[in-house]
Amino acid sequence: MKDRIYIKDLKEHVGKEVTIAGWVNVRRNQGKMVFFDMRDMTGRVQCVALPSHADMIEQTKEIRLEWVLKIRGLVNKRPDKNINAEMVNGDIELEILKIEILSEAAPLPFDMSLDGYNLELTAELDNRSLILRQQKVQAIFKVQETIIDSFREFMKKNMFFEFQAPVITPATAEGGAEVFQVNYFDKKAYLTQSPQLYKQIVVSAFERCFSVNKIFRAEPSSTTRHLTEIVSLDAEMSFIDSWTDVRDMAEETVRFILKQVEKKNGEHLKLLNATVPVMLSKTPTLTLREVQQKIFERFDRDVRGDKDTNPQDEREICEIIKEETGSDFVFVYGYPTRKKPFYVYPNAEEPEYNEGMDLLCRGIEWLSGGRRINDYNQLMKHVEIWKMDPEKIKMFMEAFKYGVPPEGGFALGAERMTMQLLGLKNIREAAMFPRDMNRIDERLGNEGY
Ligand code: AMO
Repeated sequence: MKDRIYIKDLKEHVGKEVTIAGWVNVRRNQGKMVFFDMRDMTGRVQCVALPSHADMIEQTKEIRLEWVLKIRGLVNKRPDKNINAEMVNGDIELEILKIEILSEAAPLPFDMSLDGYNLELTAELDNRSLILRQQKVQAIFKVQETIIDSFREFMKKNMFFEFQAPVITPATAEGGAEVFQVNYFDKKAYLTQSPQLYKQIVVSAFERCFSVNKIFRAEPSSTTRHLTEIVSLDAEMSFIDSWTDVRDMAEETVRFILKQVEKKNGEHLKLLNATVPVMLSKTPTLTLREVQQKIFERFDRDVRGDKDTNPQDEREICEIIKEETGSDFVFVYGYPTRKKPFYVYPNAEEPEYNEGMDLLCRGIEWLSGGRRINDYNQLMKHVEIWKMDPEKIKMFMEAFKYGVPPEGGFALGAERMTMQLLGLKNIREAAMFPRDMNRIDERLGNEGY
C-alpha cells in the first residue's frame, strides 16, 4: 500500500492529509460525533467523524470492531482538554475524510475492547488467533523476540558459530523415556530432546558454537513450567580452564539478554507490570549440598542427600538467596555424577559429584550446563558405567578420539525465561502456540486438502 503512513509516524504530519490502514480497535459514539481507535503494527490513534462530515458519520455508524479499514484523514492536534499525556498519540487525532472498508469482521466471540487479555488461559489459547491481536499478548512475544535475538547477538559477539541442529535423531540425547518416537521409514527415530551430542561434535571442530532450535520432551505431566515443545538456546565452548568459565559465560549471556530487554522492551514491561530480575555482578554459586543445608536450616525441611532439587527446593533456595544477597539468581552445581548424563565432568577431587550446574531464578530453573568430559578414555569409561552401547555412540566418540580441548556449555529455555522475566503464571502464556499433553491445535488438523 504505497500511500500508507504508519500510525507511529502520524505526529510528523500534523495539519496534513494522510492515509492510514489497520483494524478498528475501540469504538465510541459521543452525541453528534463518532470516535474509534485504529490500530496497526506500530501503534494506535483516535479517529473522529465530525458533524461537519455527515456522510462520514453515517458510514462510521455501521463499522464494527476488528473491521479492517483504509482511512484518509486530517491529522489534528487535540484540543488541550482532550490531551492524554499517558498515551502515544494522545495529543493528536485523525479527522476522517474517507473510509474504504478492506475487510469486515464477524461479531466477536468475547469482549476485545479491554486493553489486554481478560480470559481464562484455556479460553485464551482456544481463541489464539484473535487473542494475538491484543497488546498485552503481543508484548509477551515481543519480549521473547528480544530474548532470542539478543542470545544470538551475544553469542556472535563472542565468536560462537551458529549451526543448525537436526530435529530427527536416532537416539535420546539426555537419556530417560521422555521422547517422542516418529515414523521414519524403516528406522527408529525420535524428535530431539537436546542438540547436546551434536553441539559437542560441532565444538570439536569450531571451538565455539551455538544453536537456536526446537527441542521436544514427552513430559507426561501437566505442570505450569513444562511444555513438550521448547525453544532451546544452546551454547558450547572449548579451551576452558574450569567449569566456572562456562558458568561465567552463561551469566554474561543472561545479563546481556536482560539488559537488551530493558533497553528495547520498556513499554512492554510496563504494560505487563513486569520488572527485570536482579542480577548481581557475581551471582551466588552454591553446591547442591550447600543448598540442601540452607533449606534445612531455614525451613527445617530435610532434603539433605536428595540427588537433585525439586520445585519446592528451587523456590526455597531462591527465597533464601534473595533475602541474603538481594540476587534473584543462584547457580547450583555439584550434582551426584551417576544421576546425570554420561558426558558431564566429574569433579577431580570428589568424582562422585560432577561439574554440572543449573541457574535458578525466581524459583525456577532457567538454564542447565557445565563442563563435559573431553578425554576419550574417560568418556569411554563412562559409556561402560552408564551401560551404553559403544557402537551406538560411535559418531560422538569419534570426535573425542581425535583431540578435543577441555570444553563445556549450557542451554537456556526461551519460554521459561520469558515466563519468569514477565511474572507469568503459566509457561503456556509464554509460548505462542504451546504444546502440552492435551494441546496440539486439533482445529488445524485437516489432513486431506
Ligand atoms: P535441560 O534438560 O536441563 O538441559 O534443559 C535445558 C533448559 O531447557 C528448558 N527446559 C524446558 N522448558 C520448558 N518445558 C520443558 N519440558 C523443559 N525442559 C527443559 C529449561 C532448562 O533449564 N543438554 C542439557 C543442557 C546442557 O548441558 O548444555 C539440557 O538439555 O529452561
